[in-house]
Amino acid sequence: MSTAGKVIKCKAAIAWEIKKPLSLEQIEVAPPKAHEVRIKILATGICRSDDHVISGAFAMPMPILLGHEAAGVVESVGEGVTCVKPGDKVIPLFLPQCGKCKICRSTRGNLCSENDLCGKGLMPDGTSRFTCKGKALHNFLGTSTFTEYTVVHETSVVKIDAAAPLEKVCLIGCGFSTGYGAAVETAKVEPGSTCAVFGLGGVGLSTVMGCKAAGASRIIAVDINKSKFPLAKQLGATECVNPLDFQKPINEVLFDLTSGEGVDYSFEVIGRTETMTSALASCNNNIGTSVIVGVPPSASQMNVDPMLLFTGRTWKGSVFGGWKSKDSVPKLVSDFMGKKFILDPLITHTLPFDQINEGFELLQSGKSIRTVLTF
Ligand code: COD
Ligand code: ZN
Ligand code: ZN
Repeated sequence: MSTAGKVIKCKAAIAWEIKKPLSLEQIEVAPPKAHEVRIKILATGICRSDDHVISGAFAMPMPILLGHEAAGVVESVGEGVTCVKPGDKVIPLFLPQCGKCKICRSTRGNLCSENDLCGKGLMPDGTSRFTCKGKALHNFLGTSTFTEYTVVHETSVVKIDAAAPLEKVCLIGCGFSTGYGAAVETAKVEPGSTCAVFGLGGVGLSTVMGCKAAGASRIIAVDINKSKFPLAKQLGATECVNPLDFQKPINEVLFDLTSGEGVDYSFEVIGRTETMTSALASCNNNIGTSVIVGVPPSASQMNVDPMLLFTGRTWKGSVFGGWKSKDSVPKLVSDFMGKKFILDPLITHTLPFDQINEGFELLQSGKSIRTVLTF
């Protein structure tokens, strides 16, 4: 029996308040309005940003339906939707591509002005499609994937290859693309160059893969947890450095390792202001580029010696790897299908959706790189 046009009752994991485990409940998901798409979620990763909302570090309105790194199948579409149809395999896009704003019209940049990174938590028309016990739930980054069904705006979803394994390509919805794109799209790492990647979580390891794919000849992986080194090497790191093994600052260590020249490209994939400055200071003083990938703590400030920039270094940030989401996600899925990169090593755990809180515990204890929940 078709569910199109009807309210769907289904299971979802709700954050009612911060610092509490998610609560598995039955919710009601309204049908998609005009230019909206209802998706049956089949796989979703747990990303650090979801955890940042639960911990309170990333302030969002409560109650909220988290999750933003997923893949699924279109259940039904609202009036006027032409980009997808029921049955299509899709990836929700936490960074939309409206095609109309200044950035979408430009060949440069990817931060579509329709994004909800500041956390309104509602559909573009200012309403919610989710209710639980009579209360409206906020959505997260226009996606909300910790649910059997979600509704997104048509600018926040894209069709992918029908043969793609959803329990793997869901990572292209956030973590993989964020790290990989920082190297190949934002920095545009050149063949033969020297790179340093600070932080070897799932995103940093994806940056290592991006540096390798771009043809970097040296990839220096930096982390204070040496248990991350074997996988970093497997994915392309040529050297691994633990700042805790040295008395001097890590930027000086990296200058020593590069005959006093500094690296060509450095990436901060931790989210700490101190390591952002260290990464900047680690790259060549004239032609080095440093990219901030880690999300800084809300309201943090930096105190930086302007000489670091005066001599010519470039300092930039990268959201979702610099990719224009609708244009790039299907291509990244095709590249995965064409074996241009692998995702398996990043997926350390696969759990049924009901065990979502165990997935968060694995992330919080540093035991997982990525947990994928299946429905
Ligand atoms: N020096 C070196 N390494 C360190 C240090 C330090 N001082 N402190 C921590 N580390 C290491 C940790 O040991 C760990 O291995 C790594 O840094 C961080 O890894 P994780 O597992 O905590 O994080 P990731 O890889 O899952 O993601 C981290 C980001 C910081 C990039 C996170 O903020 C993120 O997911 N950003 C995505 C950016 C974005 O666009 N967000 C919007 C939607 S998600
Ligand atoms: Zn736009
Ligand atoms: Zn994410």
